[in-house]
Order: sequence, then structure tokens, then C-alpha cells
Amino acid sequence: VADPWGGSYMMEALTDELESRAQKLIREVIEFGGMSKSIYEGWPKRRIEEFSSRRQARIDSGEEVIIGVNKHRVQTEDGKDNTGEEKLRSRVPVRIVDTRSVRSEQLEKLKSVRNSRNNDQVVSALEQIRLAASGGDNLLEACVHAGEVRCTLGEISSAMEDVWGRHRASTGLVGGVYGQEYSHGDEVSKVLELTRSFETKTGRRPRLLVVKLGQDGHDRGAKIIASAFSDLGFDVDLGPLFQTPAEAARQAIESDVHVVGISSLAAAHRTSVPELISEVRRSGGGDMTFILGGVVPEDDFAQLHEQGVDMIFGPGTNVVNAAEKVLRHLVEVKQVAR
Ligand code: B12
Repeated sequence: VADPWGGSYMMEALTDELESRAQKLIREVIEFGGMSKSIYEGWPKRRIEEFSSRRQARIDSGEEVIIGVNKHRVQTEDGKDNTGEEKLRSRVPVRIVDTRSVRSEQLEKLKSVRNSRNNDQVVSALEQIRLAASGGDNLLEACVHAGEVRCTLGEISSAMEDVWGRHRASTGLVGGVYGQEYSHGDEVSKVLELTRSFETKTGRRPRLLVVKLGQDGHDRGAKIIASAFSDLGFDVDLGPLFQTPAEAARQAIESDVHVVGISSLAAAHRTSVPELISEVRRSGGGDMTFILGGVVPEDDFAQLHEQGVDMIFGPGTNVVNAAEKVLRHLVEVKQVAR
């Protein structure tokens, strides 16, 4: 059979729906003034963030079922649902990457590239990129030539940055989407009640800074957490992508937050998280709470806790439950609002 789905009403209906939804989005982009303009104004980014917050709320409220995540979860040996840290306890061996040795190996390679190339060719190739970027010449051709004479990616993009400047992504949050979409009001009301009582007792709302460190560009989870915690009554700051631990620590101290939430999906938590915590402590933020979310193997938990991480939340975390746990930790363990 060449096409087993040929003539299937279901398949035709699905492709028809896909096409009409895509056409709707294309019309919206055209009305906005084209794709370049929409990207510049942050329209696609906003739409993606709204969609991911809405979807997270539907998963957390159980309206959308994902087997193994919010239904029929793997059980612990004593028959309880595997949630939170328990959920991350895998029996699969994980490859440990030593980020410090990766960094020094990369620096060595960079040094040998720089020592073995013709510097005049490099200078001229980078100048050609600047010229192409400021005029209307073919930039791709200039970049290919720069690669051939062994310019590094950093040098190539810095040459363009000389002409165009550096893009700064906005870190604004989409507000209200998570709270609105979460249909079972009880859990949300309970957390809102806790945040209100926290504010009454301490004079301010619980304040959370969500950060992404190093080269980890997975920001969907961080943005969902920031938007949802904000809808749950927290005062939330979201750091920019690619912060160093020292930069994030400075932001935490300056914003005088109760909680620093690190979202890590690129396996650098073993070095970046302890660096951030010791930097915050060195700067006088000893009483802050540190929470970590994302892809963190179980084998690392004990060490991270020893280094000062208070709580770890893995993939599949229910955000309302997480917010409640964080609030209880602030009140019961840290005694912030007693
Ligand atoms: C989507 C995705 C991408 C997207 C990211 C888009 C974006 N803007 O976010 C793209 C395609 C760009 C991408 C790229 C890469 N990815 Co990727 N990616 C994923 C994927 C499939 C899903 C991540 C996600 O968004 N999940 C949905 C969100 C909502 O979940 P979450 O982040 O886990 O957040 C939840 C919890 O963890 C927790 N949480 C998270 N943060 C925080 C913070 C706080 C404070 C709290 C309380 C809770 C919390 O709450 C959230 C809600 O439940 C994962 C696999 C997976 N299933 O996790 C791989 C994964 C993270 N990627 C991986 C890799 C290797 C890469 C690349 C290096 C691939 C490559 N060779 O180029 C690049 C790296 C790019 C970069 N610079 O970082 C690996 C990382 C391996 C590791 N950590 O050891 C993973 C695990 C896949 C795998 N199994 O190998 N990726």
C-alpha cells in the first residue's frame, strides 16, 4: 500500500485544521507588518510564552493528561506517587561532564588555532565582514571566507556586533495567562492565601529571582516558572540569558530577594550553582533560599544540598505545588514570616 492514510477522513480533517491554523498565524504576521517587524517587536516570542504558560497550566491542573507526568506516574517502592525529587531518581547511568576540563580543553584548542593561522588574513577577513554588514554586500560569503582563514565564531560575530551592536532580549513576563488557565481554583487560591499572609506578616510579597546561567539557552521552563509564580502572588524578577554566576549573585543581592531560583538544563549545575551560592553568601545574602529546577541527575542531589541548594524540582514539576513548597520552606524552615 503506497499511502495507508489515503482518503482517511480523520487525516484529511487534521491536515485541514493544521493548514487553517497556520494560515491564521500567517495572516496575523502580515497584519503586523511582516515577520522581521514582528520579531523586532517581540510578537512571536510573546505568543510562544503565552502558549507555553497556558499549556503548563493545563498540564498542572490535569486538564491535559500526559501519561507518566500527571497521570499514572511511576510509584516509589512504598506505593506513593513519585513526585518532586523522588521523580528524578533514575536508574539510568548518567555521563558526568566536567565543565572545568571542557573549558580548559576549549581554551587550549583556541590557542593552537590562533597560533597556526595567518593573522593578516584574519584581520582583513574580519574587516570584510564589517564592510559587508554596514553596506549591502553578501555577508554569508564574507563569513565563509573568514571561516576558511580560521577566524573563530566569536571573532566573526564580534565583527558584526561592531556594526550592529548586541541584541538584548526583553525579559518581560507574560502576566495572567497561567492563573487564568488553571481551572481548579482551589489549589491556586490556597497558594494565593499563603502569599497574602506572607505579605501581611513581612510587609512585602515573597520575592523570587529566576536565573539562567552560562550557555544554557533552554528558557521555556524558567519563563513558565517566573510567569506562574508571579500569578501566584510572588514578586518575580527574571534574569537575562547567559549570566555568569557572579552577575546573577549581584542581581540577587541588589534585588534583595528571598529566593534565588536557578533553572538548569545544560548539565553545568555542578559548577555554576555552587559558584552562585558562594558568591551570594560572600556578598551578605546568607539567609537566601536557593532552589534549582530542570534536568538534574539524582546522583548530584546530595552534593548540591550540601552546597546550599534547599530544594530541587525536576521535569514534570507541578508549578502550584512547587510554589506552595517554597512558601512553606520560607515560613517553616527559614522562619521568614513567623
Ligand atoms: C525544548 C528543548 C530544547 C529547545 C529549547 C527552547 C527554549 N527556548 O527553551 C532547543 C531546541 C533550542 C534545545 C537546544 C539544545 N538542547 Co535541548 N531540550 C529541550 C527539551 C526537549 C525540553 C525542555 C523544555 O522546554 N521542557 C519544558 C519545560 C517547561 O520543562 P523544564 O524546563 O524541565 O521545566 C520544568 C521543571 O524542570 C521545573 N523547573 C525548571 N526550571 C525551574 C526553576 C525553578 C526555580 C523551579 C522552581 C522549577 C523549575 O519546572 C518546570 C515546569 O514543570 C529537553 C528534554 C526534556 N524533556 O527535558 C532537551 C534537553 C534539555 N536538551 C538537551 C541538549 C543537549 C540540547 C543542546 C545542547 C542540543 C545541541 N547539541 O545543540 C541544545 C543547547 C542549546 C543551548 N544553548 O542551551 C539535553 C540536555 C542534556 C543535559 N542536561 O545533560 C536535553 C535534556 C535532551 C536530552 N535528553 O539529551 N533544546
